[in-house]
Amino acid sequence: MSDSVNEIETQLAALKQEATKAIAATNTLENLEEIRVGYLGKKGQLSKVLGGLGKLQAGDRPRIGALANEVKEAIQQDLDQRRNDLQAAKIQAQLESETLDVSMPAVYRPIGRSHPLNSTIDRVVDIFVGLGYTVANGPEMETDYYNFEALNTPADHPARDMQDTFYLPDGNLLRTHTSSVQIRYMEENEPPIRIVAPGRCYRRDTVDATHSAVFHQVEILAIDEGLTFTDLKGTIKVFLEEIFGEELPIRFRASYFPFTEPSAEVDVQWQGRWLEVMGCGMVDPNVLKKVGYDPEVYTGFAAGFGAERFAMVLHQIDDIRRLYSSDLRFLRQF
Ligand code: 2NL
Repeated sequence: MSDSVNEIETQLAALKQEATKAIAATNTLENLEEIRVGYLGKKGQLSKVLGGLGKLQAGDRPRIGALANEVKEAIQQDLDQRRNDLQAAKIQAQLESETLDVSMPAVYRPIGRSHPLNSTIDRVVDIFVGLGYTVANGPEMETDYYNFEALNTPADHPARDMQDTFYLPDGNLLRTHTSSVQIRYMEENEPPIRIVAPGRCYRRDTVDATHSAVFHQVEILAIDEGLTFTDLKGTIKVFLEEIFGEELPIRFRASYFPFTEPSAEVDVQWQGRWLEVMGCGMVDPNVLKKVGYDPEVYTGFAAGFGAERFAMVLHQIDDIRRLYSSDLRFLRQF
Protein backbone atom coordinates (compact mmCIF):
# COMPACT_ATOMS: atom_id res chain seq x y z
CA MET A 1 0.00 0.00 0.00
CA SER A 2 2.80 2.40 0.82
CA ASP A 3 3.84 1.82 -2.78
CA SER A 4 0.70 3.60 -3.94
CA VAL A 5 1.36 6.39 -1.44
CA ASN A 6 4.86 6.83 -2.71
CA GLU A 7 3.71 6.63 -6.28
CA ILE A 8 1.13 9.37 -5.76
CA GLU A 9 3.57 11.53 -3.80
CA THR A 10 6.05 11.24 -6.68
CA GLN A 11 3.36 12.02 -9.22
CA LEU A 12 2.26 15.13 -7.27
CA ALA A 13 5.83 16.39 -6.96
CA ALA A 14 6.41 15.83 -10.68
CA LEU A 15 3.14 17.56 -11.48
CA LYS A 16 4.16 20.60 -9.44
CA GLN A 17 7.54 20.81 -11.12
CA GLU A 18 6.10 20.40 -14.60
CA ALA A 19 3.41 23.03 -13.97
CA THR A 20 5.92 25.52 -12.60
CA LYS A 21 8.06 25.09 -15.71
CA ALA A 22 5.12 25.42 -18.11
CA ILE A 23 3.83 28.52 -16.31
CA ALA A 24 7.25 30.16 -16.43
CA ALA A 25 7.61 29.32 -20.12
CA THR A 26 4.30 30.80 -21.36
CA ASN A 27 4.11 34.32 -22.71
CA THR A 28 0.38 34.86 -23.28
CA LEU A 29 -2.63 35.09 -20.99
CA GLU A 30 -4.57 32.77 -23.32
CA ASN A 31 -1.90 30.08 -23.08
CA LEU A 32 -1.71 30.55 -19.29
CA GLU A 33 -5.44 29.82 -19.07
CA GLU A 34 -4.94 26.64 -21.13
CA ILE A 35 -2.24 25.58 -18.64
CA ARG A 36 -4.55 26.26 -15.69
CA VAL A 37 -7.30 24.15 -17.20
CA GLY A 38 -4.75 21.43 -18.05
CA TYR A 39 -3.51 21.12 -14.46
CA LEU A 40 -6.29 22.33 -12.17
CA GLY A 41 -9.41 21.92 -14.34
CA LYS A 42 -12.12 19.32 -13.67
CA LYS A 43 -10.53 16.91 -16.13
CA GLY A 44 -7.01 18.17 -15.46
CA GLN A 45 -3.85 16.36 -14.36
CA LEU A 46 -4.40 16.96 -10.64
CA SER A 47 -7.88 15.43 -10.80
CA LYS A 48 -6.42 12.39 -12.57
CA VAL A 49 -3.81 11.86 -9.83
CA LEU A 50 -6.45 12.27 -7.15
CA GLY A 51 -8.53 9.67 -8.94
CA GLY A 52 -5.97 7.17 -7.63
CA LEU A 53 -6.75 8.21 -4.03
CA GLY A 54 -9.34 5.43 -3.86
CA LYS A 55 -6.61 2.82 -3.93
CA LEU A 56 -5.10 4.20 -0.69
CA GLN A 57 -5.75 3.00 2.82
CA ALA A 58 -8.11 5.25 4.72
CA GLY A 59 -5.28 6.27 7.09
CA ASP A 60 -3.10 7.55 4.23
CA ARG A 61 -5.79 9.59 2.59
CA PRO A 62 -5.70 12.74 4.81
CA ARG A 63 -1.94 13.14 4.38
CA ILE A 64 -2.08 12.65 0.62
CA GLY A 65 -5.17 14.87 0.45
CA ALA A 66 -3.30 17.64 2.31
CA LEU A 67 -0.31 17.20 0.00
CA ALA A 68 -2.56 17.43 -3.08
CA ASN A 69 -4.02 20.66 -1.68
CA GLU A 70 -0.55 22.09 -1.13
CA VAL A 71 0.38 21.25 -4.74
CA LYS A 72 -2.86 22.78 -5.99
CA GLU A 73 -2.32 25.96 -4.02
CA ALA A 74 1.29 26.23 -5.10
CA ILE A 75 0.29 25.87 -8.78
CA GLN A 76 -2.51 28.40 -8.26
CA GLN A 77 -0.04 30.82 -6.72
CA ASP A 78 2.34 30.39 -9.67
CA LEU A 79 -0.59 30.98 -12.06
CA ASP A 80 -1.68 34.14 -10.22
CA GLN A 81 1.82 35.52 -10.13
CA ARG A 82 2.38 34.84 -13.84
CA ARG A 83 -1.03 36.30 -14.75
CA ASN A 84 -0.17 39.51 -12.90
CA ASP A 85 3.19 39.73 -14.67
CA LEU A 86 1.68 39.08 -18.10
CA GLN A 87 -1.11 41.62 -17.54
CA ALA A 88 1.39 44.27 -16.42
CA ALA A 89 3.56 43.55 -19.46
CA LYS A 90 0.54 43.82 -21.77
CA ILE A 91 -0.46 47.22 -20.34
CA GLN A 92 3.13 48.41 -20.57
CA ALA A 93 3.31 47.37 -24.24
CA GLN A 94 0.00 49.11 -24.93
CA LEU A 95 1.17 52.33 -23.25
CA GLU A 96 4.35 52.28 -25.28
CA SER A 97 2.58 51.69 -28.59
CA GLU A 98 0.03 54.45 -27.88
CA THR A 99 2.48 57.13 -26.82
CA LEU A 100 1.52 60.61 -28.09
CA ASP A 101 4.39 62.46 -29.67
CA VAL A 102 3.71 66.04 -28.60
CA SER A 103 6.50 67.29 -30.81
CA MET A 104 4.60 66.23 -33.98
CA PRO A 105 3.42 69.18 -36.14
CA ALA A 106 -0.25 70.12 -35.51
CA VAL A 107 -3.02 69.34 -38.01
CA TYR A 108 -3.94 72.49 -39.97
CA ARG A 109 -7.57 73.46 -39.46
CA PRO A 110 -8.84 76.49 -41.40
CA ILE A 111 -10.35 79.13 -39.11
CA GLY A 112 -13.65 80.66 -40.25
CA ARG A 113 -14.42 84.35 -39.99
CA SER A 114 -17.28 86.78 -40.23
CA HIS A 115 -18.37 87.84 -43.74
CA PRO A 116 -17.46 91.51 -44.34
CA LEU A 117 -21.15 92.35 -44.77
CA ASN A 118 -22.05 90.68 -41.46
CA SER A 119 -19.14 92.27 -39.60
CA THR A 120 -20.23 95.67 -40.93
CA ILE A 121 -23.83 95.10 -39.79
CA ASP A 122 -22.56 93.86 -36.40
CA ARG A 123 -20.41 96.96 -35.94
CA VAL A 124 -23.30 99.29 -36.83
CA VAL A 125 -25.73 97.47 -34.54
CA ASP A 126 -23.19 97.44 -31.68
CA ILE A 127 -22.75 101.22 -31.93
CA PHE A 128 -26.50 101.80 -31.58
CA VAL A 129 -26.82 99.20 -28.83
CA GLY A 130 -24.09 101.18 -27.06
CA LEU A 131 -26.30 104.28 -27.38
CA GLY A 132 -29.20 102.45 -25.69
CA TYR A 133 -31.03 101.13 -28.77
CA THR A 134 -32.78 97.74 -28.85
CA VAL A 135 -32.48 95.39 -31.86
CA ALA A 136 -35.82 94.77 -33.64
CA ASN A 137 -36.57 92.07 -36.20
CA GLY A 138 -39.54 91.26 -38.43
CA PRO A 139 -40.73 89.25 -41.44
CA GLU A 140 -39.15 89.54 -44.89
CA MET A 141 -42.53 88.87 -46.52
CA GLU A 142 -44.75 91.84 -45.75
CA THR A 143 -48.21 93.19 -46.41
CA ASP A 144 -48.72 96.30 -48.48
CA TYR A 145 -49.86 98.02 -45.27
CA TYR A 146 -46.64 97.60 -43.25
CA ASN A 147 -44.30 98.21 -46.17
CA PHE A 148 -46.08 101.24 -47.72
CA GLU A 149 -49.46 102.34 -46.34
CA ALA A 150 -48.35 102.81 -42.69
CA LEU A 151 -45.30 104.69 -43.99
CA ASN A 152 -47.39 107.40 -45.59
CA THR A 153 -46.57 106.09 -49.05
CA PRO A 154 -49.69 106.68 -51.15
CA ALA A 155 -50.99 104.16 -53.67
CA ASP A 156 -49.77 106.22 -56.62
CA HIS A 157 -46.24 106.65 -55.25
CA PRO A 158 -43.52 105.43 -57.65
CA ALA A 159 -42.00 103.22 -54.92
CA ARG A 160 -45.11 101.06 -55.17
CA ASP A 161 -44.57 100.42 -58.84
CA MET A 162 -44.63 96.78 -59.94
CA GLN A 163 -41.29 97.58 -61.58
CA ASP A 164 -39.64 98.25 -58.21
CA THR A 165 -41.17 95.77 -55.78
CA PHE A 166 -41.41 91.97 -55.76
CA TYR A 167 -45.12 91.23 -55.37
CA LEU A 168 -46.24 87.71 -54.49
CA PRO A 169 -49.28 86.06 -56.14
CA ASP A 170 -51.29 86.38 -52.88
CA GLY A 171 -50.87 90.19 -52.81
CA ASN A 172 -48.08 90.18 -50.21
CA LEU A 173 -44.64 91.48 -51.11
CA LEU A 174 -40.97 91.16 -50.18
CA ARG A 175 -40.11 94.12 -47.93
CA THR A 176 -38.22 96.91 -49.66
CA HIS A 177 -36.86 98.34 -46.38
CA THR A 178 -36.87 97.43 -42.68
CA SER A 179 -39.15 100.39 -41.86
CA SER A 180 -41.95 97.79 -41.75
CA VAL A 181 -40.22 96.21 -38.73
CA GLN A 182 -40.31 99.57 -36.98
CA ILE A 183 -44.02 100.07 -37.72
CA ARG A 184 -44.72 96.66 -36.18
CA TYR A 185 -42.59 97.55 -33.15
CA MET A 186 -44.39 100.88 -32.63
CA GLU A 187 -47.78 99.12 -32.80
CA GLU A 188 -46.65 96.83 -29.97
CA ASN A 189 -44.81 99.36 -27.77
CA GLU A 190 -45.39 102.78 -26.22
CA PRO A 191 -42.84 105.63 -26.41
CA PRO A 192 -40.13 106.31 -25.51
CA ILE A 193 -38.57 103.92 -28.01
CA ARG A 194 -35.12 103.58 -29.53
CA ILE A 195 -34.67 100.70 -31.97
CA VAL A 196 -32.23 99.52 -34.60
CA ALA A 197 -33.64 97.25 -37.34
CA PRO A 198 -31.09 95.42 -39.48
CA GLY A 199 -32.24 92.98 -42.16
CA ARG A 200 -32.47 91.63 -45.67
CA CYS A 201 -34.53 93.59 -48.19
CA TYR A 202 -35.58 93.09 -51.81
CA ARG A 203 -36.20 95.20 -54.87
CA ARG A 204 -36.55 94.62 -58.59
CA ASP A 205 -33.26 95.99 -59.74
CA THR A 206 -30.99 95.07 -62.59
CA VAL A 207 -27.85 93.76 -60.93
CA ASP A 208 -24.71 95.80 -61.58
CA ALA A 209 -21.65 96.93 -59.63
CA THR A 210 -23.73 98.97 -57.19
CA HIS A 211 -27.18 97.28 -57.28
CA SER A 212 -28.41 93.93 -56.03
CA ALA A 213 -31.98 92.56 -55.96
CA VAL A 214 -31.28 91.30 -52.43
CA PHE A 215 -29.54 93.72 -50.12
CA HIS A 216 -29.31 94.62 -46.44
CA GLN A 217 -30.54 97.66 -44.66
CA VAL A 218 -30.11 99.07 -41.19
CA GLU A 219 -32.67 101.56 -39.94
CA ILE A 220 -32.85 103.37 -36.62
CA LEU A 221 -35.85 104.98 -34.98
CA ALA A 222 -36.21 107.09 -31.84
CA ILE A 223 -39.55 108.38 -30.53
CA ASP A 224 -39.88 110.46 -27.38
CA GLU A 225 -41.26 113.73 -26.05
CA GLY A 226 -39.27 116.69 -27.33
CA LEU A 227 -36.91 115.04 -29.83
CA THR A 228 -35.65 117.50 -32.46
CA PHE A 229 -33.62 117.56 -35.66
CA THR A 230 -30.62 118.47 -33.47
CA ASP A 231 -30.93 115.11 -31.68
CA LEU A 232 -30.96 113.42 -35.08
CA LYS A 233 -27.86 115.30 -36.25
CA GLY A 234 -25.98 114.58 -33.03
CA THR A 235 -26.85 110.88 -33.15
CA ILE A 236 -25.74 110.55 -36.78
CA LYS A 237 -22.53 112.49 -36.13
CA VAL A 238 -21.61 110.23 -33.20
CA PHE A 239 -22.45 107.14 -35.25
CA LEU A 240 -20.45 108.16 -38.34
CA GLU A 241 -17.41 109.14 -36.29
CA GLU A 242 -17.55 105.82 -34.50
CA ILE A 243 -17.86 103.77 -37.70
CA PHE A 244 -15.21 105.70 -39.68
CA GLY A 245 -12.93 105.93 -36.66
CA GLU A 246 -12.28 109.66 -36.87
CA GLU A 247 -13.95 113.06 -36.86
CA LEU A 248 -15.10 113.68 -40.44
CA PRO A 249 -16.71 116.59 -42.25
CA ILE A 250 -20.44 115.78 -42.45
CA ARG A 251 -23.16 117.58 -44.40
CA PHE A 252 -26.94 117.28 -44.41
CA ARG A 253 -28.66 117.93 -47.75
CA ALA A 254 -32.42 118.54 -47.88
CA SER A 255 -34.22 115.58 -49.44
CA TYR A 256 -37.58 113.88 -49.56
CA PHE A 257 -39.02 110.65 -48.16
CA PRO A 258 -42.76 110.01 -47.77
CA PHE A 259 -42.29 108.93 -44.13
CA THR A 260 -40.18 111.84 -42.82
CA GLU A 261 -40.61 115.61 -42.76
CA PRO A 262 -38.21 117.30 -42.97
CA SER A 263 -35.92 114.79 -44.68
CA ALA A 264 -32.23 114.87 -45.43
CA GLU A 265 -29.45 112.91 -47.04
CA VAL A 266 -26.12 112.67 -45.24
CA ASP A 267 -22.72 112.92 -46.92
CA VAL A 268 -19.33 112.38 -45.32
CA GLN A 269 -16.02 113.57 -46.65
CA TRP A 270 -13.70 110.62 -46.58
CA GLN A 271 -10.36 110.18 -48.26
CA GLY A 272 -10.89 113.46 -50.11
CA ARG A 273 -14.34 112.67 -51.58
CA TRP A 274 -17.93 113.44 -50.54
CA LEU A 275 -19.84 110.16 -50.14
CA GLU A 276 -23.60 109.89 -49.73
CA VAL A 277 -24.05 107.40 -46.86
CA MET A 278 -27.61 107.57 -45.51
CA GLY A 279 -31.06 109.11 -45.52
CA CYS A 280 -32.85 110.45 -42.46
CA GLY A 281 -35.51 112.79 -41.15
CA MET A 282 -38.09 113.61 -38.51
CA VAL A 283 -40.86 111.00 -38.50
CA ASP A 284 -43.89 112.30 -40.41
CA PRO A 285 -46.86 113.01 -38.07
CA ASN A 286 -49.03 110.83 -40.37
CA VAL A 287 -46.79 107.82 -39.57
CA LEU A 288 -47.10 108.48 -35.82
CA LYS A 289 -50.89 108.73 -36.10
CA LYS A 290 -51.11 105.41 -37.98
CA VAL A 291 -49.52 103.54 -35.03
CA GLY A 292 -51.65 105.37 -32.49
CA TYR A 293 -49.08 107.86 -31.19
CA ASP A 294 -50.21 111.45 -30.57
CA PRO A 295 -47.98 113.70 -32.77
CA GLU A 296 -48.80 116.65 -30.44
CA VAL A 297 -47.02 114.78 -27.62
CA TYR A 298 -44.35 112.77 -29.39
CA THR A 299 -41.78 113.49 -32.06
CA GLY A 300 -39.11 111.23 -33.44
CA PHE A 301 -36.32 110.78 -35.90
CA ALA A 302 -35.36 107.94 -38.21
CA ALA A 303 -32.50 107.05 -40.51
CA GLY A 304 -31.78 104.27 -42.94
CA PHE A 305 -28.89 103.05 -45.00
CA GLY A 306 -27.67 100.18 -47.10
CA ALA A 307 -25.26 97.86 -45.30
CA GLU A 308 -23.58 96.83 -48.58
CA ARG A 309 -22.73 100.43 -49.38
CA PHE A 310 -21.17 100.87 -45.93
CA ALA A 311 -19.15 97.67 -46.23
CA MET A 312 -17.96 98.74 -49.70
CA VAL A 313 -16.90 102.21 -48.52
CA LEU A 314 -15.19 100.88 -45.38
CA HIS A 315 -13.29 98.10 -47.18
CA GLN A 316 -12.80 99.79 -50.58
CA ILE A 317 -14.80 97.09 -52.39
CA ASP A 318 -15.50 98.17 -55.97
CA ASP A 319 -18.33 95.78 -56.91
CA ILE A 320 -21.34 94.77 -54.75
CA ARG A 321 -21.36 91.33 -56.43
CA ARG A 322 -18.11 90.44 -54.69
CA LEU A 323 -20.08 90.36 -51.43
CA TYR A 324 -22.24 87.54 -52.81
CA SER A 325 -19.66 85.59 -54.81
CA SER A 326 -18.50 83.33 -51.93
CA ASP A 327 -15.03 83.59 -53.44
CA LEU A 328 -12.66 82.58 -50.64
CA ARG A 329 -9.77 84.48 -52.23
CA PHE A 330 -11.87 87.61 -51.69
CA LEU A 331 -13.37 86.69 -48.30
CA ARG A 332 -10.04 85.69 -46.73
CA GLN A 333 -8.89 89.31 -46.95
CA PHE A 334 -11.23 90.38 -44.15
C1 2NL B 1 -32.49 105.59 -47.20
C2 2NL B 1 -33.40 106.35 -46.34
C3 2NL B 1 -34.71 106.27 -44.43
C4 2NL B 1 -36.34 106.11 -42.70
C5 2NL B 1 -35.48 105.52 -43.59
C6 2NL B 1 -38.26 105.58 -41.25
C7 2NL B 1 -38.91 104.58 -40.60
C8 2NL B 1 -40.06 104.86 -39.93
C9 2NL B 1 -40.57 106.10 -39.91
C10 2NL B 1 -39.90 107.05 -40.58
CL1 2NL B 1 -40.88 103.62 -39.14
N1 2NL B 1 -38.75 106.81 -41.25
N2 2NL B 1 -37.12 105.30 -41.90
C11 2NL B 1 -36.40 107.49 -42.63
C12 2NL B 1 -35.62 108.24 -43.48
C13 2NL B 1 -34.76 107.63 -44.39
O1 2NL B 1 -33.89 105.61 -45.29
O2 2NL B 1 -31.92 106.15 -48.09
N3 2NL B 1 -32.34 104.32 -46.97
C14 2NL B 1 -31.47 103.50 -47.73
